[in-house]
Amino acid sequence: MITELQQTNTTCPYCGVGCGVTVQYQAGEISPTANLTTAQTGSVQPVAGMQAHPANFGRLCVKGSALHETIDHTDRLLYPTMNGKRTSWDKALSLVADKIQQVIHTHGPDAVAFYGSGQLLTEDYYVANKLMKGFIGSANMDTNSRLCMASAVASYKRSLGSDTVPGNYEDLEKTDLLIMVGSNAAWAHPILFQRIVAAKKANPAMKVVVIDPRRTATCDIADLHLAIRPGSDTFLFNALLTYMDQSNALDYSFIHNHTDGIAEALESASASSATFEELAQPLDVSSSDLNLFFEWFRDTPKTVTFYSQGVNQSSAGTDKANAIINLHLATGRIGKEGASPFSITGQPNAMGGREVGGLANQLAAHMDFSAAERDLVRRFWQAPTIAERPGHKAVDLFNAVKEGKIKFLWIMSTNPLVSMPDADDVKEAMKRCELVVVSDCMANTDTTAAAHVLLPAASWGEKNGTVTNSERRISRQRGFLPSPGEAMPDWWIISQVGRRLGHEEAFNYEHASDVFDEHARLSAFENNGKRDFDLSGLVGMSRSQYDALAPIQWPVNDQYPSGRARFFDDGHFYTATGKAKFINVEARLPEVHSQGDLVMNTGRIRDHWHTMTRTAKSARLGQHIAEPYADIHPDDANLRGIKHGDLVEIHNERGHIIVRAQVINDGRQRKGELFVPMHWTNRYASKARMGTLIAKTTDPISGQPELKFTQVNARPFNTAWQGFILSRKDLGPLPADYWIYGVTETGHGYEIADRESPLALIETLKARLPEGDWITLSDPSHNHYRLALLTDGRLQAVIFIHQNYDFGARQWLIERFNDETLSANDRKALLAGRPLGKQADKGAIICSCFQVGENTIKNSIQQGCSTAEALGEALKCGTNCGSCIPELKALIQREALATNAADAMTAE
Ligand SMILES: Nc1nc2c(c(=O)[nH]1)N[C@H]1C(S)=C(S)[C@@H](COP(=O)(O)OP(=O)(O)OC[C@H]3O[C@@H](n4cnc5c(=O)[nH]c(N)nc54)[C@H](O)[C@@H]3O)O[C@H]1N2
Ligand SMILES: Nc1nc2c(c(=O)[nH]1)N[C@H]1C(S)=C(S)[C@@H](COP(=O)(O)OP(=O)(O)OC[C@H]3O[C@@H](n4cnc5c(=O)[nH]c(N)nc54)[C@H](O)[C@@H]3O)O[C@H]1N2
Ligand code: SF4
Ligand SMILES: [Mo]
Repeated sequence: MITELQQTNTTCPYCGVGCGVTVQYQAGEISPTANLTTAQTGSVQPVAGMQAHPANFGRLCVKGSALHETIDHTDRLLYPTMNGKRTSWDKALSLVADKIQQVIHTHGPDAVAFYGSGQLLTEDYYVANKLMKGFIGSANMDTNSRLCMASAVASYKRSLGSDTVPGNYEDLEKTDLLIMVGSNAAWAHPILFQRIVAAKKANPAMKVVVIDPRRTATCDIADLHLAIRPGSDTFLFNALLTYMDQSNALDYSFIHNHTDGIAEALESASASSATFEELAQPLDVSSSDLNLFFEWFRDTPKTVTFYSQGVNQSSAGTDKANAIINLHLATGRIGKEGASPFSITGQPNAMGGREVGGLANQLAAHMDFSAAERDLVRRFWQAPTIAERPGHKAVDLFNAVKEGKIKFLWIMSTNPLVSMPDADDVKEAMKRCELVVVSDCMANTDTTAAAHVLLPAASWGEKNGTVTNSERRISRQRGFLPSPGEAMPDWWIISQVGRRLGHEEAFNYEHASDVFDEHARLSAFENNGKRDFDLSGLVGMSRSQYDALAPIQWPVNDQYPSGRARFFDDGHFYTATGKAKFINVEARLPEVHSQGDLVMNTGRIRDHWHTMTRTAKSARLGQHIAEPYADIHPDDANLRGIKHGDLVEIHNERGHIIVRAQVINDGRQRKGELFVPMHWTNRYASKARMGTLIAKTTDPISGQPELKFTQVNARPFNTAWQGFILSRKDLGPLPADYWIYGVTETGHGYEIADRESPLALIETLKARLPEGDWITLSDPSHNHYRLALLTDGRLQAVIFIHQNYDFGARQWLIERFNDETLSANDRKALLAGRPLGKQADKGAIICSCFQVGENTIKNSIQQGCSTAEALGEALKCGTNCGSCIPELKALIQREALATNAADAMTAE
């Protein structure tokens, strides 16, 4: 039966841009017990960008546009489990509550800890924070935002008196000088990046400066790229402050009226400043580039500094951010149209987490631990036992677990065994803990594997609540699917434990809107303009008003009933004096905490989200970059005998990983440094958890770990053979030194390699695969094996193994799994990997939206398409989300270079 299409507007669950998403689906088609496979989610149509959402105005990036491909139920955690066995909600919740009670009774409240996530909805986060800090009575609730935003929060608070993002997205478009520091927004905040691209096109006078040791896709729009030495940012910003002072280019009236401490800040800045020539040393960039940048900054009042993890994830992250804020205060460039320091958030609800007080050094609703604030929150919550002091920050929290000080740990919506520094030590800590509870929507994460109790959480599309994006805009996430199995929303799970601990009244919520209302009331409670975070205008909404809530920027109160676009435009700050504070920052390079002669930088790729639990479900997203890798400079590679495409072992005293070497010949990667993506886990790779190599060095103020600066060594990882497997069936982890797993459009795929003969592996695979007819071609002397398995003429698996890594694209083979019966010709061609008499296929997918491959694009370039626009017209690539445009341009450039080189050779 065909039913009418229904439509829901919701918010993307990935990055902090917070795009609105419109979902269409056939109502009534999906029952909670349905075991949805990707094919069955057909009743949910491809999602679209929400036209009216002020973050994206109808656009979505690749990850957002693939959302409907990630909602199937494969790998979902469906039922509560205890020690691997299914149990009832009632038993699981009682066990959790009883253990918390017993631990409090025996060891005190500080032996209990929660570790949450910027991917919880505000309502989930609020309830978790309230339970911990008001009812368990400890502040040992920290979150993965410690790895992400802690330095940004600390620096805003130090200087502005509150954790307040001054500006908004429009400022990125209205500015004349956009400085992007430690941000690869082209991949990490693609829709904002597209907005910037469009603004720059409309205003060719607008300049973009990118400050990043790597030349990333973001540099595609840079008028100037400063490839600074890792960790040297503060030298740059201190020197710029000194330069502005010496050029008499500071805003003296703003400084006088609205700030304190300029003299000391100038003095400490000048201590690390120097002439351009001298500065070029610590920064490792040319003095002429520095000069140009400083002149642009001096001459452009409308400046936005947009910064992300290259700033925050550093042992000097708070200082780096304060050096940036100092500059904006000294020039009065804050809270004005097109002029602000702007820390961009990463997770969809990092901001919501900050609002509820989800970090261990916050209490609630932008209040901390002063006696007055504790009293206020205690009265509001009618809390029996309010936390007295800040709790452990993430790294210390897991240390305390390891030392046996924390006996009960509840991890919600985060995967610390992959994302924390020294990740194997976190594993060890969890092993020693008396009870570890994990709430996740997925069953097979590295962290769920190490827990005693698993609680199934409802996921995006199933849950209801709010998130706040990077510009303080609150948007609704609305459910449109029933949850599978017995999965429940996080706020419900936590409230049930609260009730079982004897706090029925305080956790008596029936709907996410009840929680939101309380959160809004707390923000307004005895506020009277004292605190920036104020949702008094949203108090008392009915459930239907909550359901209909349109995106709005906080605060929402009498003064700003429709939200406030910018803070500090009135020169008022939330410090005791009402003035902003300059912070004395001393520039220093990161210290060495590991053994190795290369520096490993880590971060994101375009199409995966963190530990891949959801993005890895989409074959389309897996195609852009299929394997974990290390970008390496050619000199570093040569020195170590590493060739492009080799497997390499990256190691230090903490551990080792095996990834594919990408020798970067075009200057994008600095010498002496590597870049490794953060995403691959034990579910998707044999050995790629790069967090196992990273030391637990943290910023002394924010506690944020230094995740982008680790000494490592690299050497070739020589194997006897390499190969790939395609299979209709998921074959699980493989007994091979190297394997990478991913889904394909028609099943499952593996890259594999090993130091031993492949025969044992082939036998294992045969045992895991169904019975059928094997077609085989082999040359054991070269470890060369090609096998295909058919049942009733239908392809079940192919295994290609060779001592040299020389396999072409697999697209043709992947598509053969669609054939009900293979044609005689295709059957013959199987072990060649391509149709008889034809050349390779479309190649690695560059444009995920329209599935356009590298070979197709190269063909069109050779036929005369010389701009990204022309390619778009010919092939549609780059015309939807635009995320691949930097790569299209790079391909055009590379093809031009190749043609020039060929011409030169002919001329000779
Ligand atoms: N596709 C995708 N998008 C995402 C995410 C994802 O997983 N995938 N995650 C989201 C989250 S939670 C976050 S926090 C954001 C992060 O977004 P970004 O911060 O933009 O991403 P990263 O790749 O972590 O790091 C940014 C850059 O910092 C540079 N860097 C390293 N060291 C230094 C330094 O010392 N100084 C300077 N100036 N730069 C340095 C790195 O070379 C890197 O290019 O992305 C969000 N968006
Ligand atoms: N080396 C290095 N390490 C890093 C970084 C880096 O750049 N380099 N970046 C850091 C940063 S900025 C971040 S934000 C972290 C991210 O790291 P993590 O937070 O560890 O990574 P995620 O994969 O986002 O984990 C989210 C988990 O929550 C589950 N989940 C999804 N939705 C829900 C839900 O509604 N409820 C529940 N209960 N669970 C849900 C997912 O299945 C997944 O297991 O990594 C940090 N670690
Ligand atoms: S930019 Fe992409 S990942 Fe980020 S919110 Fe928008 S659609 Fe989602
Ligand atoms: Mo993040």
